Amino acid sequence: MRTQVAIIGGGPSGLMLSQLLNRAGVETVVLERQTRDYVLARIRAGVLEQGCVDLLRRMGCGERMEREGIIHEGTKLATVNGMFRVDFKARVGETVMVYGQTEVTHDLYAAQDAIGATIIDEAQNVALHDVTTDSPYVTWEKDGCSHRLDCLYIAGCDGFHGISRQSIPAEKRTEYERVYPFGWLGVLSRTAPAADELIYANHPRGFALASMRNPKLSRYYIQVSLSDKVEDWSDQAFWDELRRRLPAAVAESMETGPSIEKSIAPLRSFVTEPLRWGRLFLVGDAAHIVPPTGAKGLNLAASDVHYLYEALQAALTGDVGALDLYSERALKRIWGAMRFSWWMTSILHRFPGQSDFDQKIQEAELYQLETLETAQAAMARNYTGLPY
Ligand code: FAS
Ligand code: PHB
Repeated sequence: MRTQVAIIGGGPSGLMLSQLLNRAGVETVVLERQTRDYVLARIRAGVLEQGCVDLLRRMGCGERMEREGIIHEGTKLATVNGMFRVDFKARVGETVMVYGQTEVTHDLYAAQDAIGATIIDEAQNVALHDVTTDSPYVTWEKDGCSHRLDCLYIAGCDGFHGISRQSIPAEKRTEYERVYPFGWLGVLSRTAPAADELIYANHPRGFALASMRNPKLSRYYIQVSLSDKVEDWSDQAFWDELRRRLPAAVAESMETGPSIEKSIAPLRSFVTEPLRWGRLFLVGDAAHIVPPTGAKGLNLAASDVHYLYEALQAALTGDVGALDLYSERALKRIWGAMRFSWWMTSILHRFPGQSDFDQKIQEAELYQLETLETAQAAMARNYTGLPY
């Protein structure tokens, strides 16, 4: 087989890049390790920045999002002193779209199918070869047969546990990491959301987040210890703890019900540099991980795709110098979102062993966010998305 761009990974990064390139007449092949059903069953992000919304519209994937997505003009934050709102629209004139990553992935697969894109799922033992030469290629196994794909470029869109990052020699990579001493226990339930906007809660018992997918589907998270297991948490125990951490008025009126998904996600900040190695380019979670507090993971994948799409387009029409700019351009925005996600995580969670001084600083940060328009504008700018 031969193509122009081999894309490793059929998650949001891989599918967005494939869709943009195909619509520009560039041939791609997407190699995905899992079955399509497995990929489509994942419950992940819930909030899209304006830049991500615009990119999805640009690639012809905006129709259902426009119909079913919910525009949010602000968010609520709660502390033991009460709840306040940060008005994104008033502060920076921007909004976010509440539309689940699961739906985005469904829409991307449907769009790729509609244009006859080549997506090979259940591709096992994918391996990258000769990435520093002018003739890189990819191999994999499927149905007991070995396969080879010759290409001009490889996009590593295979997430944090993929093989693309590992294909860059360790001595050529610089990795930056912070692992947080807690996780998020997430629950999806067919219940009405607790409020009309998201509520981020800083509580002495730990962080909580009340989010949603649509008027009949709610998504909640509570901070839990790293030693917790999902089986430690019955639905009732989850609802009771969530109610303790949300404002009383919200807790009293919220609808609860059976969890249809329940999982614990670890929290880490991670970046690898550079994002390029020869003709291999890292995109999305393959290159970086953010704690979900700032709702940046999927949105960073979108801006990476935007930058790489522009660079590959230029290179395939003669300007190979554009490829040299990808890593630097993407990393500028990555580090901006990395900082914001770290900051949101730092001010909203209870850190084991945090000192009284740390606690007072958290309270001061939240008080500034409540009372200073400039602090709210800075948060609003970061939350709705730094410029591409
Ligand atoms: P993905 O990990 O989504 O996709 C990578 C794809 O590559 C997968 O389909 C995988 O099967 C495939 N793959 C891996 N190795 C391969 C190999 N060797 N060969 C072929 N294919 C391979 N972000 C938010 O903004 N908000 C959230 O609330 C949030 N919650 C999350 C919860 C969890 C448990 C996780 C893991 C992430 C969460 N994220 C959240 C971040 C998430 O949304 C990512 O940012 C987003 O999925 C990034 O998309 P991709 O870069 O495509 O990576
Ligand atoms: C979600 O709805 O899954 C969600 C929303 C905002 C976040 C994290 C997760 O910051």
